[in-house]
Amino acid sequence: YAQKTDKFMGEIVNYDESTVPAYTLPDILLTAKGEKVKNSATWERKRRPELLALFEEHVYGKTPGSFDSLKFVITNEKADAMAGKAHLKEIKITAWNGGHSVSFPVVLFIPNKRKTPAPVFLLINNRNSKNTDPARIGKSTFWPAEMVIDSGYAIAAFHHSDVAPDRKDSYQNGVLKQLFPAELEKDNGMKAIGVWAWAASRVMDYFKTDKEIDFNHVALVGHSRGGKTALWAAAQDQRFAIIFSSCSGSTGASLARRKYGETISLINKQFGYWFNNNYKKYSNDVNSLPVDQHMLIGLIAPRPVYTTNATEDRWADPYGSFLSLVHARPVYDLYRKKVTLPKEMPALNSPIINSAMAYHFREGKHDLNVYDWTNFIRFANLYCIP
Ligand code: GTR
Repeated sequence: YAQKTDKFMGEIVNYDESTVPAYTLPDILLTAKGEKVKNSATWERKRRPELLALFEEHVYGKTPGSFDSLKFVITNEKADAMAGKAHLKEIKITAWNGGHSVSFPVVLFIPNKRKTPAPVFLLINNRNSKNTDPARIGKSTFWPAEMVIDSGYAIAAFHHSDVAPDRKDSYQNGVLKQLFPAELEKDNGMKAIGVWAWAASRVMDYFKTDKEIDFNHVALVGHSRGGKTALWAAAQDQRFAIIFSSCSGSTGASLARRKYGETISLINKQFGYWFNNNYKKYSNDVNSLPVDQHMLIGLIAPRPVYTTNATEDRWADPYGSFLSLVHARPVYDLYRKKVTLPKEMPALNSPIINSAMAYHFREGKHDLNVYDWTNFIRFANLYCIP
């Protein structure tokens, strides 16, 4: 990985730490009125809502606050799935608004060995939908359901394209066109990532109704575009108790101002339909963006958050993603959470887990794999298993 630059979509992509520009991050604890936040109460009352509004307005779009109704139907159930180890439920979630509806499926396995409600890992699946095969004929390390069940957790997933297709010419089909068509007309209206995050919250609504699920310990997991979505969903919906964001990169966990790997300009060119129209203004002017991604992590505080990167994924700027955690730390400190992050990038394959802000940089590809899940479970064990 010696190559220091690359060319993509007519732009030079920087992979050289020495040419990262000097930058000043917007101050996470300074309110719009110039007041320094000194405690969690002021953070929650003033700064948190300000930052949430800035991300809505300039990056991901505003999520509509309400809709008419929601319905859950169990479409398939098997009490002795996975050779008796798990209870399978397939749920159809239907949301109604203005006389129109959208339905999407959720697959859920609950460990039979548990006598109490199970904490659950919910994956926003942005890869092959066969990864989450309820029949377990197809198995994937992207969603290692048997391993999670053996560890005593429930595991669930929905597919992002079932609520907003992951294509620039059809992302509107589904939730946006059917339930919230007015959003498509607004420069700060939500786009695909907004919809995917909205859907994660609807699965959360379902969990609240399922007696077998420990509603207070729902872990949200996402990889890459799903990892960006997991962070945005958790920033908005504080019911998510633990957040795992794998290789989320640009407009996920990585700092935009570093201009290393994928930039705002490149992500807007390739994936403009993930973010609101206003975000396009920052393609060539990142320093005028009133937020940077450490603030998205700050919005998750004080809840445990775990982000990851991989050596063969410089596109996602591993160091910039680690720095995001470092710069979000002042918010966790307001809550006096135990954070053991080092100041500089941790060694390869050495997860920092005994910390409310967790991180690993592993060998290998841009992916979510068994190494990641193994460490996610170790981390969750610190917070979930009584
Ligand atoms: C890439 C994109 C990244 C990341 C990734 C993925 O092509 O540039 O921002 O989201 O896709 O979702 O796998």
